[in-house]
Order: sequence, then structure tokens, then C-alpha cells
Amino acid sequence: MKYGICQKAKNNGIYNGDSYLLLEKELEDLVVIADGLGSGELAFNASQKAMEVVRTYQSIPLQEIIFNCHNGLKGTRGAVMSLCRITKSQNRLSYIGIGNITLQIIETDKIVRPPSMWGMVGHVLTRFKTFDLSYKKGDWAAFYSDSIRPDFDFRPYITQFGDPQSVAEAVLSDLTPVKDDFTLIMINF
Ligand SMILES: [Mn+2]
Repeated sequence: MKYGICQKAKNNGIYNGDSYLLLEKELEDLVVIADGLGSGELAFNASQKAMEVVRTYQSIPLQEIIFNCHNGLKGTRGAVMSLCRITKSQNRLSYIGIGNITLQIIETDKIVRPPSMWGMVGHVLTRFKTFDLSYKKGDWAAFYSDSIRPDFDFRPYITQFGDPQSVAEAVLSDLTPVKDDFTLIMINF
């Protein structure tokens, strides 16, 4: 399993309001993106706070991590977030997305895009659920913030570039100048 990651701040800014975390362990990986509301330093602070909370609570169920983030982000701008726990021995992943943020699982014959729940972590959190999904070796996944359209087609990039870091860099290059803070995590399972 291989990861590729690219980030870029809107307008070449100093602060990217998006933050991400990739915690790779022997049995499970945890992948997280938070997009702080708005942009600039306050958005950065909110999404960094989310990463701090996730680090602290990384081993508990995803729903409980979200609740802890919701409490921890009170008093900040708030953030939309996606969390994914990948259980490598079972080729399964569980996913929660809150707000305008996307996961695509790209298989040879189809693309699976589990829906995000409405809300803003730190401000409004209503009902949400965890999606349990499976993948096969060789499948791809793309996690990203809303600088990339939810239905963006990564397949031509995968075909052309083949490894996750090159794919992420090529997508960023094509979307530059980015209209919003950009974060893309590509995974080749
Ligand atoms: Mn954004």
C-alpha cells in the first residue's frame, strides 16, 4: 500500500487552512483531513486543533474521535473533516465525512463515493454514520478537500502516472492556481 500527498495554500498563502494526518501502524492506518472554515491563520488553527485531538484519541472508534473533535474545536472557526481507518489484514476501511469533503474509492469497474454528512465540526454536529467498505489490492482511493470537485475523474492520471505521489502532483499541477486550500491524499492499495 502506497500513499501520495500534496498540499497547497490558496493564493500561495503562508497558511493552509487544511490539515491532514496519516498514522501508519502495523495493522491499521488512520487517514484524516480537516478543512478549517474560511482560509488563512484562523482556518489553519482550527484544522491543526482537529489533528491534535485525533492524535490524542487515535485508537478509539471513529464516531468517538469525531465527538472529541467537536468538543475540542469549540471556540475555533470549526472544520469539515474526513476520517478513515484502514484495516489492512481485512482489506476494509471505515469512513466518516462531515461537511464538504470527499473520499473516492476507485476500482477497475466502478467508483464508490460514500456520502458526507451535513455539519461543521466544532459548531454543528447532527446525526452521522460510519461507512464500512472493502477494497481490493490494486484499487485506489482519493481523499481530498473541496478544492477538487467531488466527481473529479482521477482515472486518466492513474493510467498515465501510476504511482500515488506522481498522480497527486499531476492533479495539483493541473488545478493550479488553486481556488481554495488544496489537500489531496492518493492511496494505491
Ligand atoms: Mn476548502
